[in-house]
Order: sequence, then C-alpha cells, then structure tokens
Amino acid sequence: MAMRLLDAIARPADIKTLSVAQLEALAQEIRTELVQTISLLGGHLASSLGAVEMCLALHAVFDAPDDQLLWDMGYQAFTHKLITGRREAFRTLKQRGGLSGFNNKEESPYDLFTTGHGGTVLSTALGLAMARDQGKSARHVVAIIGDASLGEGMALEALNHIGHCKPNLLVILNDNRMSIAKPVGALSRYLNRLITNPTYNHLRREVEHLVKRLPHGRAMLHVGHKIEGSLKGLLIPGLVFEELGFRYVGPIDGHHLPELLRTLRNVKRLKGPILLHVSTVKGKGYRFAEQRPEQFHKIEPFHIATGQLKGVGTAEKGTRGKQETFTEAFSDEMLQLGESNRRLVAITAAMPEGTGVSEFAARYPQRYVDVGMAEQHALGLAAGLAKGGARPVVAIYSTFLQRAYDQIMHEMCLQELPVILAIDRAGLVGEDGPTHHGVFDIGYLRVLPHLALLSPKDPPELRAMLRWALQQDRPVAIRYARGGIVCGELLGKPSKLSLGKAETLRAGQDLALVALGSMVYPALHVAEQLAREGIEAMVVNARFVKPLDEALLRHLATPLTPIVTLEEGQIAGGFGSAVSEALDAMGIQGVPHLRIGLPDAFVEHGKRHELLEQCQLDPRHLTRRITRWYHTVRASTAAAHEPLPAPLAPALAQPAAP
Ligand SMILES: Cc1ncc(C[n+]2csc(CCOP(=O)(O)OP(=O)(O)O)c2C)c(N)n1
Repeated sequence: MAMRLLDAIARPADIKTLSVAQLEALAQEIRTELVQTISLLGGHLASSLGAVEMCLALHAVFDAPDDQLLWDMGYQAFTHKLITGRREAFRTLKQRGGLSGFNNKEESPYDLFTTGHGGTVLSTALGLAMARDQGKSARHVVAIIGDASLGEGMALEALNHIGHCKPNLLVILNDNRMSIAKPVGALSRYLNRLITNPTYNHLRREVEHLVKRLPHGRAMLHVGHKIEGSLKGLLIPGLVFEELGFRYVGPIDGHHLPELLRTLRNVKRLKGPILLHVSTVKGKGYRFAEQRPEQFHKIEPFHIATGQLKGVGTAEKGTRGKQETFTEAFSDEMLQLGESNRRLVAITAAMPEGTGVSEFAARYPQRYVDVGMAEQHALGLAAGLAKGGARPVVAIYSTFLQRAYDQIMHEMCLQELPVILAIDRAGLVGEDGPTHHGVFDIGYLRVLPHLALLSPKDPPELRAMLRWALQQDRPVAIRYARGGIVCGELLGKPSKLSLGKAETLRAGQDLALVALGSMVYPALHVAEQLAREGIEAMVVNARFVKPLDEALLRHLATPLTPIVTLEEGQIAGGFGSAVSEALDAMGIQGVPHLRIGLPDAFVEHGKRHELLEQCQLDPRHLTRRITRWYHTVRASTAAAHEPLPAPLAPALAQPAAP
C-alpha cells in the first residue's frame, strides 16, 4: 500500500513544504482517517470534517507553537491533532488513557488550554495577545471560533473588549451555519446574510482599488468611508464587526485551499484585530454527515457505507440493557405535562436533542425556546417567564449550567421564582471528560436559599419529581445522571414525594446507606452483599439534598448508627457534607460517617462505567470499601466500650486543664 502523505507528517512544519495539490490530497487522507476512526469509536465528526482545509492552511501559514493557534473547544480540530504529533494515538480518541476529544494542555504543546465549553477562546486569545505585547515577542495569536459559539455571552463580552483594546489578533470565524442543531439568533441570521450576499464585499474592494489610483484618491476614499458609514449596514458586509473595531475580511470559501492560503498570508501582515469570516460545510466530504450534520455532530459508531449506527436501539453506555434513560423519561414526561399544563415552557441552550426537548419542540412549538449557546440568558429568560405566569423548565447539562450560576442566584432564587432546572448529565459523563463531567452542581446549588434540590434514583422517579416540581411555588432543581440505572432491576412505581422527605427502601439496624440519585441502586446492591456477612444495612433514597430530611438523620442518630453517604458528585461541599453539617447543626455528635463521592480532582475521560470503577463508585468497590469501613468502625466502638485499664480511667474522668 502506498504510504500516505499523512504518515510523513510528524509536526506542522512538515506540511509547509507541500504544494497546494499535495495539501489537497492530504486533506482527503485526513477526511478518510476521521471517518474511519469515528465510525469505529464514535465521537464528534461533522465539525472536524468541515474544518480540514482551514486547519491545514492555518498551520501552513502560521508557525505553531510559536504562533499561538487557539481552537474554541477543539472537537472541530481533529486535523490539528493529526498533524501535531498525535496521528499514531488518534485511534485512542476519547478512550480511557487515550487522546482527549477536545483541546488538552496535557496532551500537546500545541494545545494551550484544556477546553470543552464554548465561547471561551476570544477572551483567552486576548489575554495571550496582551501578554505578548508586554514582552518583546512578535508572535501571532489566532483564535478560531464557530458561528454558534460566537453568540455565547463570554464571546460577546470579549468581542466588545477586543474592539476597545485593538490588539494584533486574528479571529477566524468558522461559519458552517450550524450549531449542533439549527443555529438561532439575530447574529446567526446576520452571518448568514454575509455569506449569501458577498457581492458587495468584492465590489467594495474593487472600488477602493480604483479610487486609490485617482488624483486625491486617498482623500476621496476617506470621504467615501464616511458616506459608507452613514449608509449603515445596508450595503457593507461585516459592518457590525467593523463598528466594533475589527477589520472584517471575507467571507471566503473554507474548502478552497488556494483562497485560504492567499487570504491568511495577507491578513497575517495586517495590524489590529481582524475578523476573517470563513464559510465551511459541516460534514464536508462525507455524504451522510453533510446530509445529517446534527446527527453526525457527535455520533455513536456507524457503518461507513450506509451512515447507519452500528448499535441501533442500544441504550446509552453505562445504562442497563434497553431500560429507559433519564433523558428519555424527562422527554416523554414533558410531552405529557405539556398536554395538561398550558403554562409549561421548555427552554434549551442549543441542546434540544441532548437534553430531550426536541419532541416537546415539535409538539408545542409556541411553548418551546432555544436561546442558542446562551446559558446565562436562558436562566434570565426563565425568570421573566415565571414572573409573567409561565412555568419554565430549563433543560440543561450540569456542566453548562455552571455558566449561569449568578442567574440562578440572582434571577431565580433571590426572586423565589418557580423555575425548574432539569439538570441532565449530572455526574460522570464518560468520554467527553473533565470539561463535561457534571460533578460540581450539588456543592454550588445547595448553598442557595429558597432552592429545592432533588435527585431521582431512576427514570420513573424523575417523572414523579418533575410532576411534583410543577406543583411547587418555588425554584426547584432536579439533577440526574447520564443513561439510566447502573445496576439491579428497576423498583416499582416510586412512593409519593413530599418536600424534604427521604425514602427508606430497606430496613437494617447495623448501618445506614444514605444514597443520592444514581447511587441508590448501587447502595441496594451493597446492602445485599453486606447481608451475606450478617450485616444489616438500611438503605435510604435521599431524594432531597435540600431541604434535607432532618427527622431521618435524628432518627439515625439515636442510637448512633454509622452512616455512609453516597453521591455521584464532588465530596467537597456535596451531599455528604450537607449531612455532616446538618448533624452538627442539630448538636448530634459522634455519628461515624463515611462520605463517598468523587475526589478533589478532575476526572479524565473514558467510558462512564470505567470512570465509576476508577473512582471506586461501582458496586464491587463500594461493597469492599463499605464493608472494610464498617468493620473498622465496629472494632473502634467496641474498643471504646471496653473497660479502660485501671490507671487511665480516673485521669480521663477529670475535666481537662484550662
Ligand atoms: C458553554 C457551552 N454550551 C453548550 C455546549 C454544547 N455544544 C458543543 S458544540 C455546540 C455547537 C457549537 O457550534 P459552533 O460554535 O457553530 O461550532 P461547530 O460545531 O458548528 O463547528 C454546542 C451547543 C458547549 N460545549 N459549551
């Protein structure tokens, strides 16, 4: 087999010697590699297919890593991975111990930041440009951002600031006219107009060129620009960016290598902030991805010849068999509730499929809002809707909710508004890794006054919680894991919910396993294993992180029953901490308490079940840890109750000296 050009590329410098024809051939090899790899492993595909030529052209023109190329998120920059020394490891993409599916600073000196949240790159690029300008370096800083991500609050804030500072900074707008789903927003409409009506841009360049040659041409041009300015955006593409302080260039064809190379070489010489608008096609070069870019944004393993999924109908990883997932239950329950409750509004921030609201959108389009990649706005909007009498449900991934923290506090909780947060992917999400694990929400939500924070043990209980939340006149947040239950068989219909009340699922006098959400079924499993050793564990489905079931805790504390709290979230500040604080506040001391959850570390990527195992949250490890802990506690309490050796007893009976 002939050696591929790609196999000879160890670093970006290796593509600088290639002719345009060779670069075009390389682009095709890369597309084949992308399709083959993702067809086997699953993952993001369509965006990277659309950015192949752009990646190659950028590396051909700029000198990374001296020049700093920053990709927003990075799942669209697999070409960048392939030509920056990661080709041989590419087939480990998103596998445990393998390459990350995003930018990763640990992985390569060509990745400056580890990123997976959208819209961050303009701020970090501006910071790098400012740092450069404080030193003597002449390096170029280039930020590449997608059209949907440009609408993120953080990106718009940066755009505003860049226009103010006017650093030498090149922003590449990778415009494929798609978010994951169809893009929303006036900005997106504007960009679309720029791409579909490029005539004026060419005309303007021609006229400028001509006028400069006339006597007094430059002065005329100056007047011309003023007139042009007064004509506002009627004619001038990119005027919005120009008014913000950028020089707008484009749109150019992002699949035409000669045009890309020529333009990049030109803009490389320009000073100040430049916005280069590059038009690309999501899924380019692979028919099925071009036809179904939303599905191929991130896809499970598929057959290349047909574009069909290999495991059609299989459940999400980490889920038991074909049982319903939390997302499916949420989606279906929303459909039903939408029928009976005309005030129900579903809100998503650019994730209709992932969060399960697309069916609601199709059935009740008037009561569905996709705000685009704008999590902060989603929360503010929900608050306004709730104030106006609607019942908004914001369906959002735990990790992206972090963007809207202030709005949860300020717009939602402080106002005591009945907004419901349906927090999906709460816990370890799997292959997307540390940028996407939803493991902080318990800590950051449970400190907010007025909020009720719940977590269902299984999909049927999520349905019940959603129905319950709609009856409350207060802010409610429900967090649930990716997939479905991780072990055991579904219990029957959930018992009735009531505010701040836990549910006891199994009686036992030796210790209490107080589990939250996804950890309830594993706790039941552990209790069964303990029973084989003659240890009877009570299993409690906590249901509420806030308000906590204090009556239950008081009950457990008389006599002092050892408590194990289990949660799929950071231990620090989490559910176990809430239990400790509550015991402390009630003046209950001496309860042996083991807090099980996630460590104070960013957990890497891998399959969800692998990560649960790695973090010792799988049934096998849980059983071992809890059994061992229980025996230690028993041994130490037995020792504490043994009569003390005679000489020590009186000494300890004395009050301590001040
Ligand atoms: C803050 C944040 N919100 C939501 C997401 C989920 N998400 C990942 S990619 C994406 C669409 C990005 O579209 P665009 O910027 O146009 O890039 P493209 O994939 O089209 O190249 C969304 C919504 C995210 N990663 N970060």
